[in-house]
Order: sequence, then C-alpha cells, then structure tokens
Amino acid sequence: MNDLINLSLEQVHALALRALTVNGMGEDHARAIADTITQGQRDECHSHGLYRVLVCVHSLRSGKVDPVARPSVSRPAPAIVRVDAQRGYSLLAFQTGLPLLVEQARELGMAALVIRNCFHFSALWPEVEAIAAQGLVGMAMTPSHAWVAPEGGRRGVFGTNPLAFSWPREGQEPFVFDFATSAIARGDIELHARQGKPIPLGWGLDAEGRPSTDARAVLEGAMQTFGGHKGSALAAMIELMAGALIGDLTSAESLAFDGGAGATPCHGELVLAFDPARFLGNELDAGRQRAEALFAAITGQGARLPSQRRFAARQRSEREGVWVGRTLLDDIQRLIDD
Ligand code: NDP
Ligand code: PYC
Repeated sequence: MNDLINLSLEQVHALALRALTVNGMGEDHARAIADTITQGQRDECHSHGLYRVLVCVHSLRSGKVDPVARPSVSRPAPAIVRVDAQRGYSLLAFQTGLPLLVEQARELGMAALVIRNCFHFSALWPEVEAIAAQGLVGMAMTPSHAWVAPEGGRRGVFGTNPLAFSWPREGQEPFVFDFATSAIARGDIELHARQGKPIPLGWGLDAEGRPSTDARAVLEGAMQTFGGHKGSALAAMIELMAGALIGDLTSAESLAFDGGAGATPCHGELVLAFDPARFLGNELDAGRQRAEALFAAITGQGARLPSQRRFAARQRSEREGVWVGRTLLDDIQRLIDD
C-alpha cells in the first residue's frame, strides 16, 4: 500500500537537493533544479514534481549530462539572447538568460531567449510566470523525444512538445497556460504505469498502432497528439521553432542522441517576451482593460481560467505542505543511500 506522507516545501527542496548533489550535480544546477521540482510538487503538477528526481539522477548516472556545465551567452542579433547550456540542464541557462531577455524586450518591444544544448525535463509555467512577474507577456516551447505520432500516423515523430503562455495582470496572478501538445505529458503516463493504472483512450497507441488503455503498452508504442490534427500541427511548429530555427535538435534527433540511455531529452528551448508598454504606448490601460474583459467573459459563465487549479494548490501547499507517496520517497531515498 502506497501511504501518503506529508512534507513541508522546505523538506521537498532539501530532499531533491540532496539526491542531486550526492549524485554529483553541481550546487548551482542542483539548486535551480530543486527550486523547479519544489514548485511542481507545490502546485500539484505531479508529473513534474519530485518524480523528476528519479530521471535527473538516472541521467547523471548515465554520464550524458555535464553536472557542472557553465552556460555561455552570445548575442547573434539585438533581439536574440542565446545561451549555450553546454550539455548541462536547462534551468541554470534560463536563469542566466532571463535578465538579458527582459532588458532586450523592454528596449526593443520583443525579444527571444534561445537556449541550446540543454537537458530539459521541467514544466514551462515557472519560466513564463517569471516573465509575467516583470510585466511582460511570455511564451515558451521545447521539443522532447519522438514519442508522439502525427495525426493519422502510428509511429513517434514529435516530442510531447509543451507550449506555455503568460499574460501579466495587475494585482493578481497572471493568466498562464502550459500544456504538452500530446494528449497528456509522458510523465503522467509513466505515473499511471508505476501505479498499474489504466489510461483513457485517446492518449496513445500500442506497438501495433492500436488505441490502448495500457500505460506500459503506450510507452512502448506511440503517444497521440491533443486535438487530432490541430495538436499535430502545433507539435510540428514547435519542432521547427525550437529545433530547426534555433539550430538545435528535433525530437527525433534528440532520441537518437540519447541512444537508449533513457536520459532526460537533450535539445533546445525557445522563450519569447513581449513588452505591452512598447506595443501599446499610451493605450496600455485600454489594452489591459480589454484583456480583463476577456477573462471576465470566461469566468463570468462559470468556466475557469487555466492555472486557477494550480494557484489554489499553491496556496494550500504553502499552508499545509504536500502529500507524497511513500513508494516515490523510498525510491528517492535509495538514490541517496546507494
Ligand atoms: P494538462 O493537460 O494537465 O493541463 C495543461 C493546462 O491546461 C494547464 O495550464 C491547466 O491549468 C489547464 N487546464 C486544465 N484543465 C482546465 C480547465 N478545465 N479549464 C481551463 N484550463 C484547464 O497538462 P499536460 O499534461 O499537457 O502538461 C503538464 C506539464 O508537463 C506542463 O507543465 C508541461 O510544461 C510539462 N511538460 C514538459 C515537457 C518538457 O519537455 N519539458 C514535455 C511535456 C510536458 P491547471 O494547471 O490550473 O489545471
Ligand atoms: O512529461 O512529456 C513529458 C516530458 C518530457 C520531457 C520532460 N517531460
């Protein structure tokens, strides 16, 4: 039986940090990763919370990741900030590039942060929220591994390719969405497989291309896109924008680079920032009011905004801590002890 254990957010952070550092991760990378993992657990995004410690440590032990890589910055054009993660994890590269992205977006109206050569496991909402916290509109996207079949196909071509967006709001949480362009994140299917639970039809196909509710069969077959041909086209766009356009690997190339190691995918990420003050000038207030009218029209009929569940979970976790399955905690503890 998988009991649930209550942990404070400080305990979650300390556990993630310890598991990473005893396995050789440099302190600054480990802190950046533990911060994001703690945010995921806090917001009840279970596929990208403490569970990710397992794959990060596996990736470290595979020898693929440089645990002490130093991100390096270059400026190929005024609006483009490029950070080469040098085969380290993406989060330190994002932290390195964010102040420059913000500065350039304020100066030019819009700017791009291009992260190359990074191992990428994390949810994108912490990144677009950080952009919204600066009063900017944010977008982020990244490939992963070619696990997802195009609509009408049966073999993996696309990654689970998340797309995230944030819109800053005065005096309240930003409008944020962040979703995989597959029907669901692969991490969620992995969690179903760990717990021996079936998955809904529509998430994936078995190795013979048949729709399946067996999580393990789908992990060995192909995942499906969300919204059929629409998710398929968006997934292709992300391969192009955050792969071909930025000079980094597509999901198929990233999977080939992994070579069966089962490490975190290694590729690039594209992050965009837009300054509403620059776009709108003295019409800024009118633009903000237009946005608020839109949000009111959504919530006014009982629908919810994306991230409302997450923000509510955040408040609850900050008050009461989080509940984590004993099996996961035991698995992480073994990575510290062995
Ligand atoms: P979900 O399908 O669970 O949800 C995605 C978004 O939809 C969230 O913003 C969510 O808000 C919102 N949402 C859900 N239900 C509703 C509703 N009824 N009304 C309005 N909004 C709603 O996420 P995915 O499984 O697709 O992705 C999960 C995470 O996995 C993402 O954070 C993504 O970045 C990450 N990921 C990372 C990858 C990587 O390579 N780094 C690859 C793939 C995924 P709320 O949270 O409030 O429910
Ligand atoms: O859950 O699909 C996923 C995922 C891929 C890489 C990181 N998360």
